[in-house]
Amino acid sequence: VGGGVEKRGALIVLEGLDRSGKSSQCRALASFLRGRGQAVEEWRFPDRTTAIGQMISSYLSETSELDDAAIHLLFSANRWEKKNLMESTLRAGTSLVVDRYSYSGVAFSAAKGLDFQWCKTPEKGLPAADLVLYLDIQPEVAARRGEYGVERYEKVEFQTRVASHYQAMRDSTWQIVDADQTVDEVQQVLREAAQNVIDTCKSGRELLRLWP
Ligand code: FDM
Ligand code: MG
Repeated sequence: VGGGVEKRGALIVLEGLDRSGKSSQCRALASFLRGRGQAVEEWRFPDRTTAIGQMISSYLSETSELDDAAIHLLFSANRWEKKNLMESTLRAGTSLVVDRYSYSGVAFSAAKGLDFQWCKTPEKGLPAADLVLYLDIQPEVAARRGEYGVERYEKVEFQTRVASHYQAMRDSTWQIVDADQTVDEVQQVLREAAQNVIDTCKSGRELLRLWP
């Protein structure tokens, strides 16, 4: 093994609109994989536990206001502050199941009207996901699910723009999963895809950087 090809854990990212089911699916997926004896950690962005994460959290709950570019860069910095740990964890052979990543960063900020390419720039150099599982749901369907509208951004018109920016980022690492199915049906699709990419990375796969 050489040339950057290494045996490691897989970086698996779940993306989708608010209320697409990401968080519950992440939890179920991580515990399923662990039950199979895989080394897996469950992560999420924003990571609200850090100092930057707390600023983001108060912005999201609308207890503080921030310039659109400033909050964009904070979301990105919140990933950069976890970059070394992310990489060392993957290299130690542990896979990460991550609830949102740079794709959320770009899609949500671009939906506010910030330039799409500008939004991608601060993400450049972060580890690229081996697999992006996109939970595909119509904004109107997501809106009918519980608790919608509690945080900033949870409005159908805004989510429709987010979806279109997500679409513009699709590449070969993405798998589009119909999220308008039962929890178990969605979970089944995620398990199979996740297991495949974990096996691939375990036998050796180069860790790429954004944006490939
Ligand atoms: N969000 C999330 C962003 O705007 N940029 C980002 O980089 C990330 C990771 O934060 F509405 C938005 C997406 C969502 C909100 O996410 C909080 P959770 O998953 O609901 O905590
Ligand atoms: Mg939310």
